[in-house]
Amino acid sequence: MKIPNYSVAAFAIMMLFLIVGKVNAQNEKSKNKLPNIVFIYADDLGYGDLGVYGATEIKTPNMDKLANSGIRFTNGYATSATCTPSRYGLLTGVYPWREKDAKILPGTAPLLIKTNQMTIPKMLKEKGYQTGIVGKWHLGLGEGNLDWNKEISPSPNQVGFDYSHIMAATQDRVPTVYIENGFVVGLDPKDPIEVNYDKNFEGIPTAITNPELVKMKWHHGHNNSVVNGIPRIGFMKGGKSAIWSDVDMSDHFLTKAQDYVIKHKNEPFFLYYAIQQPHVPRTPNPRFEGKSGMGPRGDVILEADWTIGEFIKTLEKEGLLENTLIVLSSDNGPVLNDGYYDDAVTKLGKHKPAGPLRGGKYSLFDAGTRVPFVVSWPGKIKPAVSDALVCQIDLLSSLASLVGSNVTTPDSENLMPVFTGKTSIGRKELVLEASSKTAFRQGDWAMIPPYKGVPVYGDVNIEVGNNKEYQLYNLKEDIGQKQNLAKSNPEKLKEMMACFEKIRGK
Ligand code: NG6
Ligand code: CA
Repeated sequence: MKIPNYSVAAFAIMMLFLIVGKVNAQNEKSKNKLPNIVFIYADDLGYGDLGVYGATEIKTPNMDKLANSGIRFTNGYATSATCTPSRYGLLTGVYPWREKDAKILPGTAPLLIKTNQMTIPKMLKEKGYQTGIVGKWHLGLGEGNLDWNKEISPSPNQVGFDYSHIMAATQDRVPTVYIENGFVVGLDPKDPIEVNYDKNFEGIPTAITNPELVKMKWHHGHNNSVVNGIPRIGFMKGGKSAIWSDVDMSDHFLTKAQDYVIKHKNEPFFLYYAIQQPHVPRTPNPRFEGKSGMGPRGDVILEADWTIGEFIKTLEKEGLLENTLIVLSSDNGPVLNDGYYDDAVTKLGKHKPAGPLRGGKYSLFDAGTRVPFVVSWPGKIKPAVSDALVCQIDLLSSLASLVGSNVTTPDSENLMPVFTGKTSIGRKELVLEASSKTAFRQGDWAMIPPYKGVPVYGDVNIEVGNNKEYQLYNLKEDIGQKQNLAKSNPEKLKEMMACFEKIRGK
């Protein structure tokens, strides 16, 4: 039978439409594909520790490159001047001063986040994300009286993370072991682990009873159990086969983070990659030892920078970088002597870890909470520097809006247009916390109400912000908070106090 020519042509045209339609649909799908989300969260990294934030004495090429590929915030804040409260605020979108137990936790503390509480990973999971954490946790585990030799629960896995590979608290606190999905990694059941923060176990050496074991001298605190020659906070017995290697910790977490990305490259994933640097004890891998000329604190910043570079290379190699939203930030401001003699003070030279800001870790002054804050998403965000006021607490509502979730909290603002550079108008105000005391930022102004207590936290030599008088600073004109304007501008002070009290009382 002879097929008329016009029907061949019609068939061809139809096929063409089908193919074009399919290609378009595919394009549309990949264009609208939810981005992967990664938080790279450093520990005690200061506003002035990165080249891109003004450091000249230390080189951070990989963090600088990331910052230059996205939006670098000059007014980006952690919620708190210490770790546990900041991480609580970051993950829950709730101000940590609303939670009375949000203080620096011992390694034996129960889980601070309630298992029925909303968190970023939980919200993302509801939207089809695979969620993981690698690195420092420090938000408590279990329900008290934890048996480290059984399944540890609740853990990150009960508050939204599908996968967790963590250290329980800090590098200077016991237990000095990794925990994966609720189980201590490499534990020998014949050598069970016991942990206590109140009293030692019989026959276990400490930095006081056996100073000859100590390779890193303690300055204040840090004189309990000695692990790998480093005296820690808290006492620990057993678990020998599970004990981590401090100098390999950075490589260890990097490998876990890279493995996670490779394993989940075909689904949208959220990875909270909480690196341990430059918190004490600073234990650079021998590859980085002596490389900064600034002692171990500088060396571990170089190590962290290299590690971040390697991690980003993995995203690139897997073809994921374009559609990955990366937030780089720190949990609180910098500190030099945080309990060990490690040359951080003596070898500092001209480096200014807090940049132009006043104070540091533990401080109500700006260096306590104003931290490096970068948002990169190569496929979507054009590089820029933004002066908008933003806080880590806003990531919950912002990411919710990005993925089409209506999760929010009264404290967390949807700043997605700011994080993607569509506007530079951020928050109007922000309550900041240090050691359960609070201060207030509004526009360019910072206000610290009167507080009892020492003005300088002696051991660490940081001005913490306590003063019998009200303090009021205009950060635009006086970023170093040198000129207290409380007396010369009583109207502004009154206005800020009223707003501050209204939020605090909410
Ligand atoms: C302090 C520790 C300090 C550090 C900090 C927690 C003493 C004297 N000092 O109590 O070394 O571990 O807690 O840091 O023990 S944070 O970044 O996790 O908040
Ligand atoms: Ca910290």
